[in-house]
Amino acid sequence: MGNLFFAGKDGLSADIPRICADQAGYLPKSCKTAVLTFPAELFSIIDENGEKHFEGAVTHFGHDECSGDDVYIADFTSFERSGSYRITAGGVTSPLFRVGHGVYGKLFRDTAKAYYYLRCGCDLEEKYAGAYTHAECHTSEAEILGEGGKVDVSGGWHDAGDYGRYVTAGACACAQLLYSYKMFPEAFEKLDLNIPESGSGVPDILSECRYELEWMLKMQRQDGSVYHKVTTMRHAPFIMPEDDREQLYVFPISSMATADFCALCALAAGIYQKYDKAFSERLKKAAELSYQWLEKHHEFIGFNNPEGCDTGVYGESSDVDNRYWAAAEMFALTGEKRYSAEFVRLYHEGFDRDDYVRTALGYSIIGGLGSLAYILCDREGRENAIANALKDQFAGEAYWLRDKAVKSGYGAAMEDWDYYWGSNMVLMQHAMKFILAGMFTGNSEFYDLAEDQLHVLLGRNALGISYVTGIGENRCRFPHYRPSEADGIEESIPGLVIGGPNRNLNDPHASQLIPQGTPPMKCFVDNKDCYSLNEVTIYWNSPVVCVLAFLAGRE
Ligand code: 9MR
Ligand code: 9MR
Ligand code: ZN
Repeated sequence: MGNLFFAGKDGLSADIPRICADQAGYLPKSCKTAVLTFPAELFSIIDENGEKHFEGAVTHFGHDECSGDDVYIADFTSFERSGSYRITAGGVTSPLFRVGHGVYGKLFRDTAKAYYYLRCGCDLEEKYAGAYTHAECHTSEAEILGEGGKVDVSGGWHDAGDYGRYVTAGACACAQLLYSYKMFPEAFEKLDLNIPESGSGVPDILSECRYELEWMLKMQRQDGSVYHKVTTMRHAPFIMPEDDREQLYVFPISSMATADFCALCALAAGIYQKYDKAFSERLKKAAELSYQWLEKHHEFIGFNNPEGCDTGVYGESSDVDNRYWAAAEMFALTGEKRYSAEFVRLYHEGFDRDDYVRTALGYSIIGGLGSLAYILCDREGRENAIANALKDQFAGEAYWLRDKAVKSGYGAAMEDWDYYWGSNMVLMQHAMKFILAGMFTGNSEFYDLAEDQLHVLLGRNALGISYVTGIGENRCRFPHYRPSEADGIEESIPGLVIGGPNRNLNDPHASQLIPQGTPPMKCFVDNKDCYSLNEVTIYWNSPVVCVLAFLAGRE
């Protein structure tokens, strides 16, 4: 099953001549380039009727390391006329794309709406879900492993192609969405997601996040610690969520889950104050309780699956970054000195030589969100020298990423080793870092670089494929997402961000289908069985939502 877009025995070679363009399109005033994988002198831009609107010279970029290709560039930055077009050169034609204001509007709505489709514990009604309805799922009480007893932990979003719900992954995704709102509120004011809460006066993105938060609050124990995950013992087969009726289990607490929970609830408490005081107060109380637990328990409590369990682990080897984030958000929420003191202590002593932890945006290493909280808060007592040093660190990293992008024929700020499981998350977190660096330095070159990473995601890549379902003629159609297979509907739910190329080929189908030695950027097939390539997750969508929220203000 599935299309093979990559090099392989099937004759659908990755090395066919291609013109790779962003299949969502380009903003009129932005830099616009497409990449050719073959030599040509001239390229043309034609409309849907074949009429020519622009002609330009192709330039030779040279060897592109991550794809192994010799590539050529078609630059049409000066072409600003709105419309739908294709690029042609040497008898090859690109997929359709648009130039114009609002070319990312649908993409923004779709990637944000994806969370509604991932809701667990409620039925998805036709009014909101169109053809993608399903009945209420996973509402039975979960058995508490190791403690005995049962608890209601219904709600929240399914993590991914599987039906698990994991606290650290959820906290990362939800926090990135909340930060998107916090940094670019205007982008969300008019974003109508057509969800049950639409029209309530609360921005839809916040209602969607609340759906996750209400679940997460149920994952907290009375002593403030937080269960790591709720899943069945083994992954379900490819069935609809309401047909997955195996016993649910709540797994033991971890200090990462507790700290991430604390940070997320504190962040959310600040944001929801304006809309719902009682909810904000609940969040604050929950965050305080978890923080107290963290203060009493300095030891690292990691997570491993118990025997017989094969659902996601989300293990980590340190919780210092999670605690750093928690302290920052507690300080941002309350302004209390003891939280900033702990943040500053961890800033100095927490990471030894591992500087990168302070800018990492999750899901596992998440110190960057702590830094962001500290930078963005204007509380008295914040140490400006530290805030400035953190801004500099984001900027420094962006310069380093820029050097990667310059070396890439596709403009991707990625090196060989960046292409691991979920590489599109890496790519789009790099875009987020460019945006942050642009905000902190005022250097707008970083904003162009952020846009460039989006172009890579949407088709200006070695396989010319759009890694977001529903977008583009040459798009992913077979995500490792259980309902996509089980619902019997041909087209997948739109707006799901696919994991992407993964040179480590971590699943049996990928390693069988993709020859050893395939260049990293081509280690991808659009095949539903390849979960280490084309699964979807809540924390792969959130960086894309963030970048699109930023771009909504750029149009
Ligand atoms: O569907 C599962 C996916 O969400 C996970 O990322 C992946 C790795 O944990 O596992 C998938 O489930 C597979 C299971 O582990 C083994 N049997 C086949 C399942 C996929 O069809
Ligand atoms: O996204 C995770 C990736 O970074 C890991 O390498 C991989 C294996 O541990 O797990 C991924 O997370 C999966 C999770 O364990 C279960 N739900 C689906 C997630 C995406 O594949
Ligand atoms: Zn469910």
